[in-house]
Amino acid sequence: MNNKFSVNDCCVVELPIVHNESGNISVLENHQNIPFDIKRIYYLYDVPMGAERGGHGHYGLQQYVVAASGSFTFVLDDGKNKKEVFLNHPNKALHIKPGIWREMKDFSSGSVCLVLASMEYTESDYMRDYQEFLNFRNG
Ligand code: T46
Repeated sequence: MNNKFSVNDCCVVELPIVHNESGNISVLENHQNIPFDIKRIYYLYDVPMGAERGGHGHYGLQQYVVAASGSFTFVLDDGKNKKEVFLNHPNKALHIKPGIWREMKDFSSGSVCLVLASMEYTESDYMRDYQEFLNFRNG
């Protein structure tokens, strides 16, 4: 038994929509509706048809992931259980906790994957080898 997060701790959060006749706005704001300080924002786009990304875990990073446009699927893995999450609307954010392996697939044409991250880019925070990930999970 350890106190690491499981795939069941990674939930889809519904963001409020501010709507008027000109369209919608959804907001993620530090200290309001996101449970960590946003240190970095990045987005994946122009992902070729059939491409898969991810294939790594992070020791400390947590993220909110939003399908800003289009759709894609995250496969989350805690070393024991896997969970697939399909994101297809900008008012839904997937909260990925630390220590979770992820793969991304089925990007629709023109999709944009927006990521709000709790840490600056740090290569040493990555586990890019699955056995290293399992050692971390079981350690
Ligand atoms: C995740 C998904 C959604 C940087 O130089 N700075 C950055 O902030 C990032 C995120 C990446 N890079 C470089 C490092 C690699 O040479 O871009 C290259 C690809 O990065 P990465 O392997 O992280 O890319 P993805 O798309 O597989 O994964 C990224 C996140 O890292 C990951 O945690 O959940 O986006």
